[in-house]
Amino acid sequence: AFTFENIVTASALHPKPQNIQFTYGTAGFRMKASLLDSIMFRVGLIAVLRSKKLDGSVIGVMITASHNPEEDNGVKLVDPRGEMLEQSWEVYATSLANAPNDDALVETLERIIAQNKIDVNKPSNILYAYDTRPSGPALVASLEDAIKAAGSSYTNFGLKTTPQLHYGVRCLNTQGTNDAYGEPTEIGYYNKLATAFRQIVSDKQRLSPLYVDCANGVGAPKLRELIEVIGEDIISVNIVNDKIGVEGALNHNCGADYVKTGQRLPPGSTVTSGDRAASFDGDADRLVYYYVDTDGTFRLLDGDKIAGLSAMFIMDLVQAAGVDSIKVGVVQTAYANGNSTTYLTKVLKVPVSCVSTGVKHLHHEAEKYDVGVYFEANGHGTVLFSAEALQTIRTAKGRTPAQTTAIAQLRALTDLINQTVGDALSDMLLVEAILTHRQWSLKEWDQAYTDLPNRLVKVVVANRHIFKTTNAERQLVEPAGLQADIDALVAKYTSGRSFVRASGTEDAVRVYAEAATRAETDELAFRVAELVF
Ligand code: NG1
Ligand code: ZN
Repeated sequence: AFTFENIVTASALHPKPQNIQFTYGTAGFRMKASLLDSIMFRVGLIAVLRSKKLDGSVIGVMITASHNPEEDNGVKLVDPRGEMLEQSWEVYATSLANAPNDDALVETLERIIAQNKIDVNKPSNILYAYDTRPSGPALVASLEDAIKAAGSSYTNFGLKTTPQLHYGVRCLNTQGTNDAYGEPTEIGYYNKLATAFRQIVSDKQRLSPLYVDCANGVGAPKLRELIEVIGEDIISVNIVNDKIGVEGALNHNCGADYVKTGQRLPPGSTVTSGDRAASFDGDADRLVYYYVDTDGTFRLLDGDKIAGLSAMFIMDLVQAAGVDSIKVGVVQTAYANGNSTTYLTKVLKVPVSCVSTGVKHLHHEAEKYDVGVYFEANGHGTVLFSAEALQTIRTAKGRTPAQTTAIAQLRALTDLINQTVGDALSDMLLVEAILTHRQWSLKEWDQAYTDLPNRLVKVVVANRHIFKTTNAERQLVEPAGLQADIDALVAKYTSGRSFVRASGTEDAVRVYAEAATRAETDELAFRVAELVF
């Protein structure tokens, strides 16, 4: 049963460190793992209340710090449909995390219960998972302490990628309904992706092996398992950076964030001209592709490129299937390369919206389209099909053999693409499926448009909270006058664009710049950074 006595007794083992202010941000709580003990306990309590509020629906808890260093960790909550926690509850999570002592903890719980009219005697169910970080097991124990003290049911989903946990939550909550998402097991996840992939590439000539850098994280064993289920006769990968047992290796000099930020190969990479390569991040929810050109230049195919490729392919399929009522849209953030936006709007002629950083913003905007393609430039994203679009695709009847084939392929795509959240495994299969269809090399994919040279700089400032933005973070409203200074600088550069915003995950301000040439870009980024500092 749920009693405050039990909770207070258990909480004594998980005191909040003094003098720290916690915030549930775009990535949940994320920091040095050594500071997370009380957070884990309290997140457990929030998860239980959220589940009770939603009549016992399964709430997910993922323990990961994604692409951040190995000594960090973090935790985020997953809502019943596999989506990010509803925003109003982020505020509750923050208040509970900051309650200085047991009295305040109980008061905060009581307030949340009263405000949401929660019946604490209702059932609650939690599904949790963790990545490969060494700090994981201790944090899991703190989480379990809370869930047990609150008398809740729970399931340990074990070592998983972040998107697998999102998948599991959605499956459990939709089981036995018309809206069933799949079998709520890891093998159910692999089978769903594998069946869809095999169908889409059947009768097509397979591609050369793909090098996949798994950031020495959970993506390595999971990709290996997935490939086994699909069959090595259908897809072949060379898994690199799979050292999940080696201390300090996670995300170190490898992974999607390293490759995207540095726009270079991971050191020691054997990828050479003609090879196809990709990188995941530490929890396998980001994906970037890259290759080395014949002249030795490194070429990155980031989230923007994946969005362009996916939108193009889906639009073609929709047309070929004769279901033109289905409208495709793309959602980006201000970090999208200017030339990607031009390509989408001018060449593909697809509507594009720009929203604030953070997956929840992209996800919600993408839900407004029949088919909403959303990707952050860093490689996090997916494609959402609306209920009506799914219905149309499921019931469509082809009038020609070509239409029938296209409809079947669209149907398979809806299974191949993880509808809950960006998923490196699923996204990789999507890209591989499209490239197999077109029999394209990475270079051919890359021909769609050429990225403007761009630079992302991190500036550590005294107080990043004074930087306030508007217009999907593209303009500063505070500090007063700074935006006008940035605009004046930008005007001096051909195809110049630059914006400044406070990071939601690090104690720093990010400066983004792009311009016609590499030299101009670097100079613009540097000069804007100087204005900020
Ligand atoms: P912040 O630190 O708020 O810029 C970063 C990424 C986001 C998103 C979050 C969550 C960039 C520029 N920012 O956010 O896109 O992925 O982390 O992990 O890549
Ligand atoms: Zn991640």
